[in-house]
Amino acid sequence: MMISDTLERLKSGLLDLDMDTAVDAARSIAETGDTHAIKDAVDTVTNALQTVGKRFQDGDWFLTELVYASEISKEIMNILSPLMETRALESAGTIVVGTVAGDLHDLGKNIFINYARSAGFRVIDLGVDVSVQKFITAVKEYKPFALGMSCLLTSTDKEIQKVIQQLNEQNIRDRVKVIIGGAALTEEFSRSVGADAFAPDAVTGTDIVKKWSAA
Ligand code: B1M
Repeated sequence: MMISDTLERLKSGLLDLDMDTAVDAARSIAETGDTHAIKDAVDTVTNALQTVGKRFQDGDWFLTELVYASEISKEIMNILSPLMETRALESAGTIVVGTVAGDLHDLGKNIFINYARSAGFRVIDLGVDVSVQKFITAVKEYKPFALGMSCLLTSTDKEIQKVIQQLNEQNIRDRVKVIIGGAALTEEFSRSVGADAFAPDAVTGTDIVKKWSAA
């Protein structure tokens, strides 16, 4: 069977809320060991979740479906993630990453972390619903060259500004570059809160931190 057919099964499995089909397709892709196919599969999940979000927003789907679609996505990512992580011999530097307070979305954050790790970065994952204080403590403790924040809800985007404000107040803003990403954010928002970069997707985000670490 062609990879494109398997990707199609992955997508329809997710959008038809058919766990078995989705998991089976993800395993078939994983078995190929082909990094391009694995990246295409991750992109397929990302795009399908946009459709899920639209169905939810339009009232065609309810919270139960939203939750189940994300369960399926987690299963798929559990299968694909180990293949995205190739251990680099030397660490390219440390990054601290988390999803902001009040926000429990972590699929996108985890994809960014996978790509960053496979690029050789040591990533400290603070998880979801991370308070301002926890971000600040982690910056002091791990001394990362970059701090990454993910935010999917417009109701929680103010948290990013709070973290940057605290970095300023504690005189440690110049120690870290701040990169932000997630469906609720834009380039314009990023500039307005004084972040160093906005990443529209995980691959771009990884390219940005690679540039920073090489500078
Ligand atoms: Co929620 N949700 N959700 N949800 N959910 C959204 C975000 C929403 C846009 C759906 C919609 O209505 N259209 C909407 C937010 C509206 C808004 O704020 N404007 C929404 C809502 C309303 C909610 C609840 C409030 C629903 C409710 O309870 N009534 C609730 C909030 C819970 C909370 O956080 N407190 C909620 C809950 C959930 C689930 C738990 C069911 C589940 C999350 C499961 C999980 O993450 N473990 C979920 C899901 C799955 C979604 C959608 C459908 C998909 C999100 C996703 O994972 N996308 C989403 C719709 C959408 O985004 N259009 C939606 C795939 C992921 C790979 O993309 O995270 O954008 P994304 O990441 C991308 C890039 O943005 C980037 O890289 C990734 C890959 O390229 N990126 C970074 C992300 N972070 C980065 C960080 C970086 C760099 C790049 O550097 C640090």
